[in-house]
Amino acid sequence: MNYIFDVDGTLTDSRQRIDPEFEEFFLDFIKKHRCYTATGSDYDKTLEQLGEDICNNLTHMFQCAGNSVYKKGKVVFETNWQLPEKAELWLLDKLHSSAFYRKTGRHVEKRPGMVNFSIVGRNCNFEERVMYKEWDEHKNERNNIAEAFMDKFNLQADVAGETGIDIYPIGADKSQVINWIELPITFFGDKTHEGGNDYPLAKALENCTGCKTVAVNSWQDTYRCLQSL
Ligand code: M1P
Repeated sequence: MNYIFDVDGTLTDSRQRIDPEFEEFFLDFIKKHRCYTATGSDYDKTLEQLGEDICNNLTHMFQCAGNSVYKKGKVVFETNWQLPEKAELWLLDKLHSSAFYRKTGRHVEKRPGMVNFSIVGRNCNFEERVMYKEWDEHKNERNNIAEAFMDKFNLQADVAGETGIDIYPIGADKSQVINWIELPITFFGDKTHEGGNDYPLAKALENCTGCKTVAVNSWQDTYRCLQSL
């Protein structure tokens, strides 16, 4: 069996370092099985969260939804796509019209092959993150923006992590990582529902014999599932 893990909300709290006890367990697990990570985030952030030991023992790390692929700290594949100017201006307009009280900067983060858009901004601190998460749960802001964006542009927008939306060309989402991995695959993710950035991969695995998606709601949930395997 091959295993794919989302990172934020699945192996760690969003943007946080992995829990030390789980780190020890997970390192041992990935040394015994062929394991991969698939995240919307870039390599530097994932390295900060998982540490070198884990990163160097994963078979591949799929960053930026598989648009940037790493093996033992080195890029082995990268796509090059730029967000059209019209789409960026549309996002900035949404940013300015959002009634959320705090905008912290770095709202459109350009990454290899994709863009992460965030109303609160990637510079937010923990308190601002929590406030935005609650606001979004109340207002359904990210879902509404993602849907309106896809109605307007021939691009894909998926709700990702706690504060952002991952944007890429249609199909350049996490589902592309299965081209790199032998079947069967078990995938752990926290955003596997429709509209979430784990959904395209979960959907693609529905058609593979022996493949399975485990929908989790925290790293503690993932830890429990792996212990019971
Ligand atoms: O992997 C999806 C996203 O997860 C986190 O999002 P947030 O900070 O909004 O919780 C970040 O790692 C983000 O970069 C990533 O796209």
